[in-house]
Amino acid sequence: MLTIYGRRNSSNVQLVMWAVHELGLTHERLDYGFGHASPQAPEFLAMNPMGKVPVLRDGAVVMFEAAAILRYLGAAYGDDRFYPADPRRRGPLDTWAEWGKNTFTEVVLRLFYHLVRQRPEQRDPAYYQTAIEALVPLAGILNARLQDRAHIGGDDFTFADIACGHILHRYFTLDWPRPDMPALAAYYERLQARPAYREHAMVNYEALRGTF
Ligand SMILES: N[C@@H](CCC(=O)N[C@@H](CS)C(=O)NCC(=O)O)C(=O)O
Repeated sequence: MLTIYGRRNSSNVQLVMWAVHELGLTHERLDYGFGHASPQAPEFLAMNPMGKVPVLRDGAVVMFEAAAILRYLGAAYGDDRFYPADPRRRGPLDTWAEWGKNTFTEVVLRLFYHLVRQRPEQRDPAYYQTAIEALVPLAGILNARLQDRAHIGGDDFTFADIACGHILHRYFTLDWPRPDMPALAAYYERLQARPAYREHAMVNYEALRGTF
């Protein structure tokens, strides 16, 4: 059985939990992180010296870094559609997974910190404006990618969809002047048809408001 250490309202935990649910893996999730058990406790730091969630334990395997955990789950438990063995098929998906988890998510989280984590008196309008200017072209790239595809890689739902899609709930529910991007909006609708997405990626974040 897998053990996932991390709070439900962490976007990085959501990425891992969405994958665990899609792959139908028996697991337990233990609440660690902000508002819960401390990831600075010695027993947690022994698993992740960064003191961050999520951590995965799978028997003797202990891992941190959500994207690495996603790839591990895909390689260990996914089928060839979700996580292709052939590097020629997996490579392009990995490009999008990397871009989604790092480039795109990083900028969505800038908006999240400004609009949710920070209290109004902490907010810097210039930071907010710069974040929006960075995010709009990135969303445009994702919108263009999804123009003629149901999923990031094409017809099949893959690990790249989890890396790119886990943050879309925040992208679409944060209150900001979101540009109209029909292919991206339709993709978010498609993801919401997946029970695992609704359960693990669409998690309320109000407990994090004003807590930075
Ligand atoms: N690069 C790491 C980042 C992990 C991270 O920043 N986790 C946040 C939650 S999303 C955290 O642990 N925050 C401190 C806390 O909740 O106590 C990953 O992708 O897993």
